[in-house]
Amino acid sequence: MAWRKTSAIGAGLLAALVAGHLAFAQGAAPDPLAAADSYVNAPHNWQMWFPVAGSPMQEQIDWLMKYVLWIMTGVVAFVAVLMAYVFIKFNAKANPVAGHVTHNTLIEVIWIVIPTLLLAVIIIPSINLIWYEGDDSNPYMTVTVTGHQWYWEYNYQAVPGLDYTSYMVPDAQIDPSKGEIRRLSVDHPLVLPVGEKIKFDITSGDVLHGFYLPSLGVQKYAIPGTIQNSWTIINKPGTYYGQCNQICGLNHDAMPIEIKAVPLADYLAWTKIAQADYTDNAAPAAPLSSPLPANELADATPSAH
Ligand SMILES: [Cu+2]
Repeated sequence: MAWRKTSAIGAGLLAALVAGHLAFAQGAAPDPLAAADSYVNAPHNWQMWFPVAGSPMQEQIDWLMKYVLWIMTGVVAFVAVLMAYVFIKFNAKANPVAGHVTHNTLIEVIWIVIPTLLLAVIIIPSINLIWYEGDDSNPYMTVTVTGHQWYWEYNYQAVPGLDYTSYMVPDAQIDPSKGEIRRLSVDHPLVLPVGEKIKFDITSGDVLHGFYLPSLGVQKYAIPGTIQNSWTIINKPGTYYGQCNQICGLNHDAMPIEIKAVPLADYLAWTKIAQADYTDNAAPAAPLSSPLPANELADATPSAH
C-alpha cells in the first residue's frame, strides 16, 4: 500500500510541476487581449433599452434620451387628460348648446410660453451634446475604418503597416466556449486601448455602410469618396459589439463590428504582434472565413481595384 501512496504523491507532484510549467509558459507570452474577456457588452434577447453605456458619449446620449422621454411623457399625459375632459364635458349630449367664446388672452399666452420653455430646456442640452460629439480634437490615436461589401477594414494610422480586414465568423464555425456570439463575433476584432480618446476616420470602399457602436455612442455613415469623423473613449476593458446599420446589399447583416478594449500597455503589446501578423491583408481581401456559401461567394467577391 505504501508504494501506492507514494506514487499518488509522485503523480500529484508531477501534475503540479506540469501545471506550473504551463502557467510559466503562458506567463512568458501572455495574451494581450485577455483583459477584454473580463466584461462583455452584447445585446440580449428581449432587450428593451439602449445597451449599457461604455463611453462618456453614450452616457450623455442615454441621459438626454431619458430626459426628453420624461418631458414627452408629461406632455402626452397632459394633452390626453385635456382631450378626455373635452370629450366628456363638451360632447353634443352633455352640452347641447355650444358656447361662443373665440379668444382668451391668458390661455393664448400660456399655450405659447410653456411650449417655448419646453423646447428651450430640450434644445440647450441637445446642442451641448452635438458640440461635444463634434469635438474630435487631440485624439490619442486615429483609426481609418473602411466599409466594404461585406466586411470592415481597419487601418491604424500611427502604426506603420497595420491595416487588416475583419470578417464575421460564419454560424457553423461559432465556438461558444471561446465566448463567440453568433452573427456578432469576427475573425480579427478592432483592438483599442481604454481611457484614451480614439478618433475614427470613417469611409467606404464601395457602397454606403454604417459604422454603428451603440454602447460607445458612435454612429456615422461610411460614404465612398468622403471621410466622416467620430470618436469615443472606452471606459473599461471588455468586448463591445456593433453592426453595419446602413443597408449595403446581400450580406448587410454579416458585417458586425467586434471591439476588444484593453489597457494601454496591452494594446501596445498587441500592436507589436499584429504588425507582424496582420500587415498587408487589406485588399484584395483574404478572409480567414466567409459567411457566404461558396456559390454566393463567387457572385459576391469584390472586384479587384
Ligand atoms: Cu454594410
